[in-house]
This record gives sequence, C-alpha cells and structure tokens, in this order.
Amino acid sequence: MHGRRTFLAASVGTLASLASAKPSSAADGSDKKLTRADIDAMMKDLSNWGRWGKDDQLGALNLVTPAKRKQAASLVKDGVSVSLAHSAIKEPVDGSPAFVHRMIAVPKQGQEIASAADEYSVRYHGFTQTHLDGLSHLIYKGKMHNGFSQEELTPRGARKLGIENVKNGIFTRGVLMDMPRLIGVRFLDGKRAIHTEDLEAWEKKAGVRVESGDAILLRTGRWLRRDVDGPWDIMKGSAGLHASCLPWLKQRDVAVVGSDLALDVMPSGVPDFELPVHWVCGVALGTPILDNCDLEKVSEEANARKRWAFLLTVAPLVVEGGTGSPVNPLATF
Ligand code: UVW
Repeated sequence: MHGRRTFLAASVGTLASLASAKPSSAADGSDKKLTRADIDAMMKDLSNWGRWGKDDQLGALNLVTPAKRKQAASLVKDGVSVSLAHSAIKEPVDGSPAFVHRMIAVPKQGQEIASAADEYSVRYHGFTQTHLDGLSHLIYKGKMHNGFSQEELTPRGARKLGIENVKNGIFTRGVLMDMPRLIGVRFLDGKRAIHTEDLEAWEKKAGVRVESGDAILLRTGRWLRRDVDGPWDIMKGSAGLHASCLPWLKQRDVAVVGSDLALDVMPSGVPDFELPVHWVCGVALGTPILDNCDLEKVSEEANARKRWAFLLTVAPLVVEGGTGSPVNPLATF
C-alpha cells in the first residue's frame, strides 16, 4: 500500500450524515458522499481499542471464541475442502512485484538418491498474492490498532501486533458474499461499489445472517474479470466495499474481512483517502484482512450446495514482527 496514501485536509461531515444516507441508486455509490471527516469519525465511533484490554494484540480475532470454533466445525458435512488462494504469481503484475521461486538444488542425471530444494521470496502486500494483513500493517495518525504507536514498527519488525500473534490460526465460520450472483452477472464491472443494502440483499437471498466472529469473504469476480478482460489499472476501477459499509461491519462484529481484490471499491469516492475500508478495519476495528483471495471455485462449490457458510481455516507463517503473511485459506464444506 506504500505510496498509495494521500491524506490531505479533512472536510466537514459527520457519522450522522452517513447514518442518514439513503440507499444507493447510483451503481457507483456516488450518491453516498463521504469525506475524510466521516472517516475520522468512524475511526473513533467504530473503534475496538481497549475492548479486550489495553495490551491486547489479537483485535477482532477475540470474537472467535471456543463456541464459535465449535459452530464452525459443525458446518463440515461433506468433508470437501477448497483453497481460496490464487496460485503464486511469478511475474510482476497489477503493479505488484512477483513471487520469486528459485530452485537451489535439482537432481543430477544418474543420481540415485537425490532431493530437490528451492527458496521463495515474496512481497505479498499489494494486489496480487493471496495474503493476510496483520494488525501492524496499517497506521493512522501515528497509531496502529489498540492505540499502539507507530514507533513500535522498527527496521527489525513490529514490536507490537506482529503476525506471530495469529500463530494459532483462524478457525471460524466463513460466509461467502457472492455479489456477481446477487446481481446476476459473471463478475462486477469497473468501480461498482458494494453497499450495506447489497450485503443485506445477499443475506436474504443466501439465507444466511452474518454474526459475531464470522469471516466474510466478498466475491467481486476479480480473477474471472481478469481472465476475460485482461489486466486493468486496479486503482482506477475495481469493485469493492464502499466505506458506508463500515458501521455494518462493526454492528455485525465480524472477525475477519476478505475479498478477491483489496476489499475497497477503487476509487473509494472519499476525497484524499484511497482505501478507507482497509484503514478503518485494520486500525479501528482490528479486523485482519484477507486480500486477493481466489473465490471462483468456492463460489461454484457453495452454489452447488446452496450453502454459503462453511468452516474457514487460515494459518499464517509465524514470523516474529511480521506485518502479515502469504496464506492459503481453506473453505471446508
Ligand atoms: C492491498 O491493498 C491489496 O494490499 P495491502 O493491504 O496488503 O497493502
């Protein structure tokens, strides 16, 4: 997300104006104007800082309780698992560097007993590799989630909120929110903003209600769009959540949010704030974010069963002080 932040002066606006926002009639949400001041208000009004204690480093993952894990496990009926990761992309793409895979040992011909070995190097933040944003990834006005200072971020890594805090993994109910199926298209076009009423319309259609501790996975059809239309300038026209959905995410107490791109609609529609959903989720709510998931296969599997909730498991690498991790999230039906 480096170099993609442009914070300028806040303009006038309050969360109250957001609450009174009328359902969108414009597909791009242009009738729901939010300002930097609205986002500032959300940073305060939706904050989970202190909710689990001043030293807490798990954030909204505290909402994944033992009871929640048992509920999630009980969703395994067929014993079928599906990966939500896109294959590692080995060429620079969509403005993000490549996943480097280098063979360091290849067996020689005639070698009877041999082994092969390789090394990986990945800059996973960005628009390409499937990854989990940890809570030390996002900073707003000098603070990370729970009020930890950005001074805790050092060249050796994060002294607070490092990804090692998530080493016991995420094991919860995943809810696929399949926007192309809601709207009746193969994939969402351009900068289609998803609003609260879309999320609730999907709940109605799918017969599932998002509850405390759930992980929501928002499908826009990004990878299918890329296959059909080819690459595009992501920041100039990508479907995703409009910032007016943030109070809903807090109200439902979601533990994790994910999507097949970067979660936010782009452009965001908020002047001088490019990815407000990312920042409010990461800093105020303390929800880890799953970026660049491949939700095509899980969409088919869920649709075949007409079952949009499943067990979601995600195990990040245990890197002390890491700001996130490449991951292979699994949905199990
Ligand atoms: C994206 O914006 C997709 O990536 P990150 O949050 O990891 O910077």
